[in-house]
Amino acid sequence: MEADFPFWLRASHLFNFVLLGILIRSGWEILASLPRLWWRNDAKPGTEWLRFTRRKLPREEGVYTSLMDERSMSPLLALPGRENIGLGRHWHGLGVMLWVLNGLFYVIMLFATGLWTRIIPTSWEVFPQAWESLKIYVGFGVPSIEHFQPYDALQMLTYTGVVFVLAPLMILTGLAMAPAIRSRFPWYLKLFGGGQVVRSLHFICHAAFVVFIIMHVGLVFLVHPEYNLPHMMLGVEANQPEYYAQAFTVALLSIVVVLALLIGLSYWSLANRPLAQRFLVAVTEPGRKLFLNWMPSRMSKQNVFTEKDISEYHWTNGLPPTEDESPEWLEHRDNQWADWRLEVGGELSGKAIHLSLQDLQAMPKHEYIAIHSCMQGWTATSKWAGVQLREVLDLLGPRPEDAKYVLIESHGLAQVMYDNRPREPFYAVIPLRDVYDDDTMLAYERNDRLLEEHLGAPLRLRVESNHGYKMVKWVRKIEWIRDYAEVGDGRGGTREDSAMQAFNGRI
Ligand SMILES: Nc1nc2c(c(=O)[nH]1)N[C@H]1C(S)=C(S)[C@@H](COP(=O)(O)O)O[C@H]1N2
Ligand SMILES: [Mo]
Repeated sequence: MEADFPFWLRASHLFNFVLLGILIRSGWEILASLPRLWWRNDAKPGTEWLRFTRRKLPREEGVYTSLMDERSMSPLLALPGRENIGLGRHWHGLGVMLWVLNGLFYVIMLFATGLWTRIIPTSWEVFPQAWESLKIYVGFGVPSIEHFQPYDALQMLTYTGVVFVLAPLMILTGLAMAPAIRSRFPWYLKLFGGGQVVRSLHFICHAAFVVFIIMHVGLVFLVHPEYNLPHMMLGVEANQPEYYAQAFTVALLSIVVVLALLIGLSYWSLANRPLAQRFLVAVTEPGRKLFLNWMPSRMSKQNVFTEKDISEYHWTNGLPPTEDESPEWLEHRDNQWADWRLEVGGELSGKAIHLSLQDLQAMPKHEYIAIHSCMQGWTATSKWAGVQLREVLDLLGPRPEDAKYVLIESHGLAQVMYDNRPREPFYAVIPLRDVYDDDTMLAYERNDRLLEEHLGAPLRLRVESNHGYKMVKWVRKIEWIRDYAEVGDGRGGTREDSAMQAFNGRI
């Protein structure tokens, strides 16, 4: 007879343990970057249902940024810890790709080998039986050994719930958090009730996972361990207590080694963050190519979000330029933008044109209602209006042959530089597929009014399939470039340079 715990089962189970560790720990890093949870989709200060910070949020818009709200977690707990949302997200991305693959392998093998009959109940009897087991556990007892065949009814129900309900829920809510999916299938996000509902559900499912893992590991050591451990850990037949000491050691050692590995990943990432970024981006890029990159935004084509969805409150990241940062921006502002000009073009185009706000307003107006997704987790729904980016670039004539990207520069400075050098101008680089996306635009209006100062006046970028960090505010200049390697630190944007985020704003 085939062993009850064949090698493939034990291997994928161990791998699953490592991957869940990566997912949970990097998930904490992501949560720590905005340690609050809401049901309201504008994430309005004071309406949180749960928060992990004592900091009080100002009710006023545009005086506080989400970056200021980020909390630093110990590398012992979070992956990688110490306010590294960019790297945390990359780890989450790698973790989820491997976890889904491993999960598929496990489920396929479960059905291929017939072992599914052990964890999926096939009779209603399982409910009264599970109830009996539960009563015994609640009284701090342990069901007798005959109940475990190899699992008892309560175990079967729990495993079925975790594998076929909880894990899929995690995946479905996780998918709804990718801005590419949100902008391509806006109805999918709407189905759940919006960005904060999805984020809160993801958190609650994660909490269920954490409780499950603690009980699962605890019970393995408490419920007939001399009978079960050799069976599970060594794959030998049931009831061979002579293997108990060996099995116990293997179980304990695996847990210690996995925990050490998980914590090691944090310190490895922190030791050389640019290297960790390069590595993680490279290994996750194939997954993004396969699933996310080809999705253009459909926000303007499907009117899924309506005036009713427009947020009462809009969070901010990045505050308007100050007198020392950009005296010229302040001067233009005080002058109602009368002399402000957008610079279009540069070296590669061999020319530059200058557009006033009126010039831009005279061009075809593009308008839609969309959800803004900041990578830190807040969302806001607004009606944006402006000019498609490609329309503006077309004024320069045909795209120069070797132009592969568009560089967007701001009047404002980066909020922080990762190595604490003086703050440099904020910029982002957009690849061709996003430049030619219908919904990529330079917006000058929000909710039918000229842009507010803190939201990017007089002009800001909107790239709906990307996270907020690509959407440069207070735009000063746009130009075609060959490659982003020569700009800034060469990673394709201020946030990529300073926060180790991905050039690909879809994750
Ligand atoms: N110039 C500039 N643009 C910026 C930023 C910034 O710090 N400076 N922050 C980005 C980030 S991370 C986000 S989420 C959005 C926030 O847009 P909002 O302030 O309009 O909500 O702006 C993006 N554009
Ligand atoms: Mo952001």
